[in-house]
Amino acid sequence: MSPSPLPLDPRPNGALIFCRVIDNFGDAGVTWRLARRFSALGIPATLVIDRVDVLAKLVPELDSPLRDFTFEGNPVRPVGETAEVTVWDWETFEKALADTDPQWEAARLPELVFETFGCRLPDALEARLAEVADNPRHLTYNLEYLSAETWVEDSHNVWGLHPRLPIKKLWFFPGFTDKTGGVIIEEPLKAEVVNCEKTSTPEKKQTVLRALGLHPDGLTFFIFTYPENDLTALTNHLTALSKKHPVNVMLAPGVAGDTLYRHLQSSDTLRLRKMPFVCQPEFDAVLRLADIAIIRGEDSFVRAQLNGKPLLWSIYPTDDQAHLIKLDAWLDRLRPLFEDEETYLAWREVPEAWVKGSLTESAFIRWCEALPTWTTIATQWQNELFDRGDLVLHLVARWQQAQDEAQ
Ligand code: TRH
Repeated sequence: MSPSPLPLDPRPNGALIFCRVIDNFGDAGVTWRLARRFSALGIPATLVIDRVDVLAKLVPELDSPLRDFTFEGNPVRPVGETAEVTVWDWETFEKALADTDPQWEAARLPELVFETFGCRLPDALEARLAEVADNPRHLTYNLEYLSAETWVEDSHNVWGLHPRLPIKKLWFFPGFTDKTGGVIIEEPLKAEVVNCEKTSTPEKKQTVLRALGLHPDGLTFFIFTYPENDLTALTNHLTALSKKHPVNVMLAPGVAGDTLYRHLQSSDTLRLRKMPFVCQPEFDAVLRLADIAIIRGEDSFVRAQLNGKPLLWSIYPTDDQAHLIKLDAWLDRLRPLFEDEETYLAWREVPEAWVKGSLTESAFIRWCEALPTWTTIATQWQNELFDRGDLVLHLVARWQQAQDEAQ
């Protein structure tokens, strides 16, 4: 798929995105980012989510005991952003559909509909989609989880049929190659990254680190990980590293962050900072402050890459161990960036061992000391992702292609 910027003409009249939260923040985080991105492109976005309370953690404007009355079906404009997103609680939205709520009736059915992560669309909505099945301006996407695995390329951009109704859904896979949909890249992001490189002098960074109570010249980690990861080993390794180099640790809120804080607070060699839960644009800013990101899930994993950070990916663990295959596939994707096998193996050994719970102190310290090499690789990878283009522009381009095919 073409990575070149696309004129948004013709443009769909709106995007209706459905999300069911399985756990944690990833489902809400990805769909919220998707909705924000559509909105920023001038395509009105509506997010229907079954856990507005989870979304409210990312969008403090929703965090009100009155949110069901004040936000249902109303646009939300997050502080500091120009674009609005309309948020509905899933159940209320379904009721509104069933009762032919005038609010919904008055609205047109948006031309883009997203079933995300196999969440299954409401029956009443599918019935509406069946009515417009012959109209090429309406396109329903089945947007899947991100994976670097090779099979994704064959399953991407493939139509699936509905078991009962005459509707088709287009399977769309985010990914890391030109034969997938790419990842969400906001327009200002690249400018911010480049700008930050230009304007963020070491002195400015030192000032921010000092303001956070951190060592101005410390090797700075940002850690957002799962309680299942080997936090004892991480504590020991960070402590050992801090005896050789000044080390800062910024901890994301949550169970793992609290545990690490308890373990690390007695260390007199490293500086520790518990971070608050910040909004998505600020999350990028926090990542940019770090030298090494230990991140998790899908969205924070992508953000660390887009911000050019060397990372240890605490991939979301699954019982069938499929996460090890996914991790392997991502590590494989970066192989071409390394000049020789030895350096590549030295790099991949540590992220692999981290997830498997077999990371040793010496390997961790060696890896951290090779940081300039990993930062160069991370920057090259960041540029490759930028060059491949934005998932949302690719989604719009696919819709535009459907318009051309229909003529
Ligand atoms: O929270 P996650 O672990 O979420 C998920 C879910 O568990 C999901 O079911 C699973 O399939 C998926 O991982 C792989 O991690 P993730 O994806 O990184 O989501 C976190 C979101 O929270 C992301 O959008 C960034 C955001 N965030 C902030 O905006 N501010 C913050 O301060 C923090 C810590 C996170």
